[in-house]
Amino acid sequence: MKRALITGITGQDASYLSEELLEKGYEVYGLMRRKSKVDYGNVGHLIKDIKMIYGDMSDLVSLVSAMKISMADEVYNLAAQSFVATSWDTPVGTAEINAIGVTNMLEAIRLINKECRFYQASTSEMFGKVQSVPQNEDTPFYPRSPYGVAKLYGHWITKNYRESFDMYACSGILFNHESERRGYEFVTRKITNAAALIKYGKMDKVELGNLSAKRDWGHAKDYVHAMWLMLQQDTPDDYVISTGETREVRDFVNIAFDMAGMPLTWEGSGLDEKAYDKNGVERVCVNPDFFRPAEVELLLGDSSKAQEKLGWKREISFEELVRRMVENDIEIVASNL
Ligand code: NAP
Ligand code: G4F
Repeated sequence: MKRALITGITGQDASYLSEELLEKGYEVYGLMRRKSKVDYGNVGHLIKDIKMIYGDMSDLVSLVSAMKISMADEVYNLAAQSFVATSWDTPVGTAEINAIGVTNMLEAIRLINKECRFYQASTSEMFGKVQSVPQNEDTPFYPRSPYGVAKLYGHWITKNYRESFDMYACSGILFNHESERRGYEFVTRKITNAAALIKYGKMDKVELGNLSAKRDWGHAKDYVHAMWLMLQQDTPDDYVISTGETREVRDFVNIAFDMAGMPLTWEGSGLDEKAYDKNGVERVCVNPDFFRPAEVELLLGDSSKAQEKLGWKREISFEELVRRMVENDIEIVASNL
């Protein structure tokens, strides 16, 4: 039986990865932070199957201890301050978790079991102000947020430990992936939750930031499978994981509201852009508070290498992703009426 340690166990990705690894017969250990009120987040339904270890990415001792307890064959480092917007409010904390935290995890592995395989959750945010379109493993990085800068450190230190210590350490450069378990602050969930609340009269309108930003959105379930594949190869390497399709935030709004049975009509532009329902009621507007100090305008990934070398492919289409998120939020709102 293989043993896996997943950091960030309460998060979106860890929940899908745990399900996949448990199905494959792994013994799964999860690293979680202590909170004033116990909250297992997205893995509440798996609590009998996952062995929980308290720890923090900024606390090396806790990671050494987690390695000793789990004696993991594979570590998936998914823990992060993962919300880009907040990284301008907490730039130092973000770096401690997303950058130094990676070195802490790599050191814990090196000290306890150097043969353990390591997955680092790198991100398309590292491409930031993109230097070419589409982005692949050879595209130069240009991060645009404290989050992106910290993740770039994590990416390079992973590569450095691979080359310095001959460790099996990989980075997955994953483009945006969403799901029914996505945090409510991310734009996709904010939109699908708003569509559900508006449908049931629980909200009047949703305020958004940059509607023209373009993202390459996939479903988290497909993306965690790529993480596992990366750790099953003969040699460690880094891979881009993406759908190869990009859409504006505005497109996501249109499709989600359509699916919720509320088609929208748009008027105006810039900060005055608004969307109305069929009765002429304003449902979407722009609030400059949601704009970022520096924006990533366009992400579009080329995952050819992962498709060829890992045999990875995306199973869940964009339309299916939005449909699942909308239906899930409608169900949640309806059940709380
Ligand atoms: P998520 O839902 O926000 O989960 C992040 C997890 O990290 C949570 O369990 C959180 O715990 C934990 N965490 C935060 N700070 C920690 C600390 N100091 N010590 C230990 N744990 C800590 O994120 P996700 O969407 O699943 O993403 C997983 C990883 O992939 C992240 O590293 C993210 O940056 C990266 N990534 C995500 C995407 C995407 O589109 N989803 C794309 C590329 C890369 P709490 O519950 O205690 O907050
Ligand atoms: O949903 P977002 O907050 O995700 P973002 O910034 O792309 O980051 C996510 O994907 C990264 C991979 O590229 C991950 F590394 C990261 O951890 C996270 O999972 O914002 C998407 C876009 C941005 O351009 C943002 O400016 O939507 C735009 N946006 C427009 N209005 C908004 C809003 N974003 C949020 N969160 N809220 C708005 O009201």
